[in-house]
Amino acid sequence: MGKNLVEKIFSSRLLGGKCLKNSQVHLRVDQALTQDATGTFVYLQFEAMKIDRIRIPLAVSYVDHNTLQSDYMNADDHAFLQSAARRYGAYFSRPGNGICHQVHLERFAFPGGILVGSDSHTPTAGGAGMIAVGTGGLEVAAALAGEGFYLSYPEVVQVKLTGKLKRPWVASMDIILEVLRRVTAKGGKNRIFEYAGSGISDLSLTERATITNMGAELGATTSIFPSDDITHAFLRAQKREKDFRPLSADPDAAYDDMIEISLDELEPMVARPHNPDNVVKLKDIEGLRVDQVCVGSCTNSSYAAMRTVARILSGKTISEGVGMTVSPGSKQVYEMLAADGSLEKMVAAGARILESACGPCIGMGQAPRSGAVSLRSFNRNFKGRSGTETAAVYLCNPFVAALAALHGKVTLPDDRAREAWDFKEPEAFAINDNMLMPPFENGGKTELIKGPNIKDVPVKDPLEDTLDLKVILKAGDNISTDDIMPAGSRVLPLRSNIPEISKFVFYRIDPGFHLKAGEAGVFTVIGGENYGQGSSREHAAIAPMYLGLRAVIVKSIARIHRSNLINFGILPLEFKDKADYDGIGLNDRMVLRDILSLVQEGCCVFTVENKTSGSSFKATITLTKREAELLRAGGLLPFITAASRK
Ligand code: MIC
Ligand code: SF4
Repeated sequence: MGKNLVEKIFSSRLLGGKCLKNSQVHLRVDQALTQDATGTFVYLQFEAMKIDRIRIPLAVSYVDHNTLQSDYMNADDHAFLQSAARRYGAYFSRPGNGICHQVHLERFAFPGGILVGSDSHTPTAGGAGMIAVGTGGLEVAAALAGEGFYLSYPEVVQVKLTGKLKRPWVASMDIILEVLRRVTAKGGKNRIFEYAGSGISDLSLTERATITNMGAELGATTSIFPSDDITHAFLRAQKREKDFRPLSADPDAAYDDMIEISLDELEPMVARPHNPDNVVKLKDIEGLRVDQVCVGSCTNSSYAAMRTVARILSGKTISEGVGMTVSPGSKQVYEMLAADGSLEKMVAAGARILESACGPCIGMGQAPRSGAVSLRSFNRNFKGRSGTETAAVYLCNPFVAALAALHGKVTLPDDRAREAWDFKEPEAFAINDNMLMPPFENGGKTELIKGPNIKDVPVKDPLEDTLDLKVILKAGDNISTDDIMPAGSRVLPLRSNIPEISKFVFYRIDPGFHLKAGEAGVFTVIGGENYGQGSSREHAAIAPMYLGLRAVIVKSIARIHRSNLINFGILPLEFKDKADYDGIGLNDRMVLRDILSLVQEGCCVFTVENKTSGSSFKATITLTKREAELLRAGGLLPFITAASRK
């Protein structure tokens, strides 16, 4: 039996375990990326591990999220990260150089390698044939320390693309929106989506990266494309031909599941508020009045995409009711848009050009007005993420977004603007790595610069044997990490300060949450399906842990959040019978006993006593041997530091 692409790459990097569904594999890591909002903790945790130098071939520390410097806090984080990169031997991508995923794709991603990143959209590099997985910061710190990366061997789903996109108005964004429509935001859990079929040869590398980027919204482990002539051409154009190697699945490879999408029939799609899988056809919202249009972000900001947006805007004026922002994905894209006159076209049309950073995607400025409709070529539209609780955010491809900006409403494209379209990647990109500082050979004595807002990472005590936990929140389905630990310009600067940021835990759902936590001492949260979907931010585990969260009891849980909870010593329990969710009330007391003997490798079944109602129910957790050890130790950091003392 032949091998699929995933199996080929995993087996080339296997340090332990077997490529068998659900078995734990231990992988050798080639590269790691961090961004500033998660990176400060990665490097503080790395410091706590007392290791002198990064022990993998390549690490890049990007600054792209917290670039709004309304006081000293974000700038202090940047200075810390720069000093840590120098001391430990990472590349440092300076603010202004671009969004981590776009820059990594351009300058570092290579087919066949393993990349881990402290950002859920790390799978963007899967467009270049890499296994690229988003994970919590602590696991990235462990990978930097040479510990490798552990994960459960996923199911592999083949996504077969047939036919050709009917250009010009249908884009690769519509392919991933269609996958989201079919699979849903929880349908990708513990699965890797491997793209194949004749339709892939029609997609440029950056179009592929749009698909693997937004595969994160499926809750998938990652997504990947084969490495072929298109990969070769892209790497050549980036002057990185030496990084190329062809890589594809064997013709007789087996898959756990298969999806087929005919590109011929695909039309522009849109995700409606407030979840990326709430997908309908664009024509279903035709005529919807639009107040804001944002293009760019790590999902859709390649040079080819931005140049096409500029051509659509060329010679026209953005509708008077609309504010349009453009955030090019990288300095390379920016420089090329400036050189070819695209920037001029966008400025002339009235677009507001932002720096090359996450910006509006994570509520770092450009929040829309109350009740606004905001059309974005981004990947997430959770309620309130834009910074405006009452805004309705829709996700679509950048070209129909630009068209809506001109008309002031969602407008179905026709073929008249055909001459605007040119999806071809350039034969040579503008290579200027002057904002990418290579690792220092002898940085070991560099002092870490820690501003007053940078506090230590809290560490939990070892696991308790009995827990008596008050229910201080009962939440519904699809709670995102943006709900648990909001981002935005007010909260993001507190990422290096857990005591302060913890005041914002569940803030948007219950502003008094942290006070209730203080009164309860230790507590639990009850949740529905797909709890913790979205980002990789471990702050959604650390800050609740700091407040006293000891277990969550939910119907189902998203992959990255589950491992972040375990990494910080919190029990992620799932209802054995989902109907038991209904029997729990706010303020009920949940008692768990014999925890230490129950937390073992395999399926652990807890009897949860509801002290308030006098009833009990079963909750389960399936653990690998390592996860059980981490939980008992109080989390990954105490586990690693104890192991290094032995
Ligand atoms: C996001 O898109 O939600 C973020 C902000 O990039 C997060 C990381 C973070 O919260 O710092 C992610 O995707 O992991
Ligand atoms: Fe930045 Fe948005 Fe991409 Fe997250 S999804 S990395 S916030 S651009």
